[in-house]
Amino acid sequence: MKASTIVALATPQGIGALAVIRLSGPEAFGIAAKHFKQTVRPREVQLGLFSQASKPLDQVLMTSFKGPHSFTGEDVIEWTFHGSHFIIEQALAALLNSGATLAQPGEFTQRAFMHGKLDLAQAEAVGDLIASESYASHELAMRQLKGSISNKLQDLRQQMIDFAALIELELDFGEEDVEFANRDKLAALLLEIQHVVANMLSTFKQGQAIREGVPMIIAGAPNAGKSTLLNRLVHDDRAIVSDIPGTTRDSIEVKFRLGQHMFRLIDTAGIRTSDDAIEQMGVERSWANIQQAQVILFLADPIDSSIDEVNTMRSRMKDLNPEATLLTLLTKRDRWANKQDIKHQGDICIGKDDKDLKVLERHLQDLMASQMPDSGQVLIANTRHAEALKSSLGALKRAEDNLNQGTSGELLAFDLREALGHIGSITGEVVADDLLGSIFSRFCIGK
Ligand SMILES: Nc1nc2c(ncn2[C@@H]2O[C@H](COP(=O)(O)OP(=O)(O)O)[C@@H](O)[C@H]2O)c(=O)[nH]1
Ligand SMILES: [Mg+2]
Repeated sequence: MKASTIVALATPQGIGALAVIRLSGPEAFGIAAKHFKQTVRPREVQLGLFSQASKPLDQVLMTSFKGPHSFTGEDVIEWTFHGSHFIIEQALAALLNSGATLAQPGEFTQRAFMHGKLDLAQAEAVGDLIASESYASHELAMRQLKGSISNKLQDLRQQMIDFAALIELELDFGEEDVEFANRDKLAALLLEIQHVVANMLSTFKQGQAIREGVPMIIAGAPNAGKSTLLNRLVHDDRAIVSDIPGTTRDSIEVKFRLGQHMFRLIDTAGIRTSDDAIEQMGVERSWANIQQAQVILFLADPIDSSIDEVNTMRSRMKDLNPEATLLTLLTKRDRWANKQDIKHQGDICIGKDDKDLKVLERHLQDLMASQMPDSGQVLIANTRHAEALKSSLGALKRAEDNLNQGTSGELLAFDLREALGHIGSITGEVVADDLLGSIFSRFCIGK
């Protein structure tokens, strides 16, 4: 079946100075010729009139690409119109009338994948790039788009395919006792691949934090100044501040950008035992949030709480989430500024002064910079990739065990093929249609 020629608005809906309409498929040049007087010249930008039923609709720029030298790998035309609702509506209607069909969400990128312009991990990176909200998430998407994950896996995958093929060849010899695949080399390769895959997997938490925002929680006793800090960090009155302890009863999450990172800042109910059932549920939520945080800002008002209370709560948080960075912030500095001995109990002191806030912001930025993996490191940020890596690790381990126990070639070949399938699903070498549908349908139309 011949592929259809698809069309969509590639820029956001709404009024803007300019709007881009993209057309891709075998009929792209033919359809374009019906609406644009000049001859279509590939790889050129042409100024001219876009007409509809011989009536000029807009003066446009037209860029054309002859497949396979285009984003999708097909013939592609892009028109830059003036960004009016009316013009866009009329132009799309005219192109549909001339034989184009409206693109499905992500269909341009899906076609790029189908024509081998991008592998699946790279196609997903296009989606991440469009969604990126901070320097770090942009950097992550760019690394993936450049093929960091694919390159890392490609070589190992090829070596495994070679082994699987040798073992399958042995099976063809049936009863004869032949061994083409060197078992020692295979064992070494299996160990190496497990090591690489486990390493990639270990970056998932970090990658996800960069992609979706670093989970940072503000926790501590009631009235410590938690909601006040949230509002100041996000420069917005998001949480209710009051001197009545127990005001915040539910967790509040606000996204904000600081330096190179996007944070998901979570304000929580103050931790205490309460008779109020709702407040107590809030406190339980606070503990659950602490467990999932990457950074815990533990706020303590040193006038209100004793050193013992502060230490006890701090150790409880540390026990619950040993991996998180736990910062102790002593609040309401203005109330105890002249008592120097207090200062040593916390990492950072914070009061009404904006300078304190700047110190905290600087500290957080330095912390994130120190945790940012170097540019050569592959980062896994996508749940689908992490799941595939986990499954492949399971199959690799089984293959290793089978090899050590001298199990039959059949079982070994089976495990190898399974691991290969999981690894291949990341880059799309091995892929089911419904998976493609679910990945690309999350894109917007026109991407
Ligand atoms: N003096 C002083 N009061 C503060 C400071 N930060 C917060 N407060 C007050 O402490 C009370 C409790 O603040 P809030 O942010 O609601 O605390 P939360 O219960 O931990 O969320 C409010 O009356 C705030 O105005 C501070 O730096 N200095
Ligand atoms: Mg509060």
